[in-house]
Amino acid sequence: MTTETQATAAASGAGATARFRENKHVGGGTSQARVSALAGRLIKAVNDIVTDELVSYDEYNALKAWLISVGETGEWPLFLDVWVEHSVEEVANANRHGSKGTIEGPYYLPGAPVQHSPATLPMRDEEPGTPLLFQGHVKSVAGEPLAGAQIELWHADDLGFYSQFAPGLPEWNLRGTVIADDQGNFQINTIQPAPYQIPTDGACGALIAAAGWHAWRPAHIHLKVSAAGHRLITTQLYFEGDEHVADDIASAVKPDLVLAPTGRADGQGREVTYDFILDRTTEALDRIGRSR
Ligand code: MBD
Ligand code: FE
Repeated sequence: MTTETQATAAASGAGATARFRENKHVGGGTSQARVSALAGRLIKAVNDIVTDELVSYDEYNALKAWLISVGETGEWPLFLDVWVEHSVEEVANANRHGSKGTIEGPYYLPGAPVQHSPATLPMRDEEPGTPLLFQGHVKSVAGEPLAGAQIELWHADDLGFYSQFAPGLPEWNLRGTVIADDQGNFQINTIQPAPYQIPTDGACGALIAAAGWHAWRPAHIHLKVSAAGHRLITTQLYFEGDEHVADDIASAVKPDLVLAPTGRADGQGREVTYDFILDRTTEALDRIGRSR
């Protein structure tokens, strides 16, 4: 029988690569001048490192072999989302007034089963891990409740594995789409995820080992929160006391995103409240004359 503990870098990498191709519609939109400017700067940055660091042919060939293996193990999505996406997110969300966003990472899947709040994420009968009641309120930057806001969540299980990217897990395990009530309130029952370790048997793991880095992301819940007329936010929430909150390999932790759950009165696991504040879409801002 396959179990999630037999997950391999090549299998999750192939899955992440296939999902990226299915879900992200890339292309168009980038002018020749922009391609030339960005590709030119990237190439120059690499050449500058070679001349500054006196890079040898042995080192150049090690890089070439490693880049080839990133593709072979399907780890381009992992590599880019761990080491590059955080600065792209910072640029994209610099002008927000509402809640903080952070990176999406490689394991989002659209179309998780829809439920109305109060909801329990799809999970196995004896899903391991501490039960967590995650609740809160979705509102606009002006403080109005956003009735019927949509909260998509996905997270790893108690062993750090994501459904559809590790074998042996039910299709939508710990993935859901929850609709808030008419006051913008939501209540979601799930389990607390475990920290995530970059697979050690792929190209990214080889780089981490060769450099003597650690391979961990703190435990996290991924979210996409949206409401009509408002800008969707992609974010993650973390847990106070997790040692990797301070040194996430993906550089995606922000102080506002760290939760401090408390024990539930009934002894049934933990609970935490977090409110989301959504910016208006630029179309909505244009309609009201940018008074926000
Ligand atoms: C993850 O779960 C993740 O969120 C990121 C950003 C990279 C690798 C695995
Ligand atoms: Fe993740």
